[in-house]
Amino acid sequence: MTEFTALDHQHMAHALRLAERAAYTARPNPMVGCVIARDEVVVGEGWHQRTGGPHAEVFALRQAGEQARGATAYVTLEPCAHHGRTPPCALALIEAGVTRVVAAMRDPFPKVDGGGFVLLRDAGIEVAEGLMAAQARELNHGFLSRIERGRPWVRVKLAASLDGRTAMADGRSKWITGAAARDDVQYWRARAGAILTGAATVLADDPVLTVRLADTEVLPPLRVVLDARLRSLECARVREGGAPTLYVHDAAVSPPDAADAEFASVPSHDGRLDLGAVLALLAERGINDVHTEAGATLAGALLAGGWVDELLLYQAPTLLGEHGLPLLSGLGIHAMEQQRRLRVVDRRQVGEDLRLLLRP
Ligand code: AOF
Ligand code: ZN
Repeated sequence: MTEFTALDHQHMAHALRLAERAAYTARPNPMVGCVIARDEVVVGEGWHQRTGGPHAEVFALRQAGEQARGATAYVTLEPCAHHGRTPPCALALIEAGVTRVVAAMRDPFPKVDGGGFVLLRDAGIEVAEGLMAAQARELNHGFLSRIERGRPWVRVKLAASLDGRTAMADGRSKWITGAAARDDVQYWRARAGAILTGAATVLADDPVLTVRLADTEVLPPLRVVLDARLRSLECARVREGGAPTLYVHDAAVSPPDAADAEFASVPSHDGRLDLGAVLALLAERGINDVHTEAGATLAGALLAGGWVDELLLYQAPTLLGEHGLPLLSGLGIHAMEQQRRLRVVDRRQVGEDLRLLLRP
């Protein structure tokens, strides 16, 4: 086990913060940050801004120039070893004369997967891995999920009253949570490669599901509507607003000729689309993170199927009463022993509402 100093931690924490700057633009690539330092002095910093563009190391090396010679490079992900859209970063570090590389984690991407470390070590560079690995994994949980599990990281956003109701019996739900909570959701949407919803929600709310953030560059997330029989097409707002839309439907239904949306089919069972197949399809399309905003049925089915990685719950200090609709349905819980206990990983106040982030 490598020993890391306080200074190592400081530079890696800095690199992680740099990586985070591309939270809305890097996908489908991971967020990566790089700091080049000579002891406490930072001589270069960089982050991977967008897929197809230079990697984090390239920006940092450009800034460091000759000062990179004999310096240490801190990277949040193993430097790449492959000729992809850009030449390998491991070679760029070697050429620049860096003498030590500290990486937070190995890159599981099959074309790299340890190969970057091998190139560096073969060139006589000291390589240390695993510094702040938990933070680095958390930063790219979506990318890692797609590469390692073949499916995106799935978050389900829910908004409920104090008594756990999401809407009135007639389906009306505007507004339960406050403006601050609704603004907060925009940032979660912006981080995701796809925003997932169901036909029932489209029919009930006619939502747009775009990201509206002023003065912030965001790669528009793909809107994904699960609609087995394509019964929600009359609601057009989900196809407007400048973001792409994908309808996932049953193979038995033939999609219309539409220029403003894409269509894909997956197998279904008893009229319910196979959620595992939906997620595999999204991973194939390079989706790292799925942000779900749907009704009780789809949210419940995702949870019951074990597909949910994270619940984002906004709870408003209001009572909707016993005629309101429940948060989730179809969980099939009948006995105390079957309760689904979750871990609270973050809790905070957003305006008047309570925001909880929970993981199974
Ligand atoms: C690095 N530094 O800053 C990033 C890396 O799309 P390409 O061809 O540029 O390559 C993307 C792959 O490279 C990506 O899947 C991931 O494995 C790695 N990303 N590597 O050394 C970086 N962004
Ligand atoms: Zn690279």
